[in-house]
Amino acid sequence: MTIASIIKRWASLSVLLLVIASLLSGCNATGINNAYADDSVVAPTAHVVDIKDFKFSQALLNVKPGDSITWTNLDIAPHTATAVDKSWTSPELKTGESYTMQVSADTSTAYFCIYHPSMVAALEIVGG
Ligand SMILES: [Cu+2]
Repeated sequence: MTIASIIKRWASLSVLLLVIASLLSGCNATGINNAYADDSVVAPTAHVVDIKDFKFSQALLNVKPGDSITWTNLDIAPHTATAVDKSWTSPELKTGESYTMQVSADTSTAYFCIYHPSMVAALEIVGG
């Protein structure tokens, strides 16, 4: 094998690598985000919980770190969504008012309404 033929082989290999690289970057140009194309990474979810008839619409809500939860009070009476251990709380929500919270891995999961302690619900944090 001569030096010239080795250089030729390298040259054609380089062209092949360039073609592969441009094909891969072409995928990104179509807007496919590699992080979300990976099945192990799931996009955040925006959860909605209505407060109606003195109940949270989802007694148990499955969430994952990074998700958001929005509570909206549809009752005449004011309510809150407040962690049982008081580590987080919405403000007092009057009729039609909403509060949004981001979920993290260590978010406390059991919550209730400070005005109506029989109104209880919970989050279940999965993944993350
Ligand atoms: Cu309440």
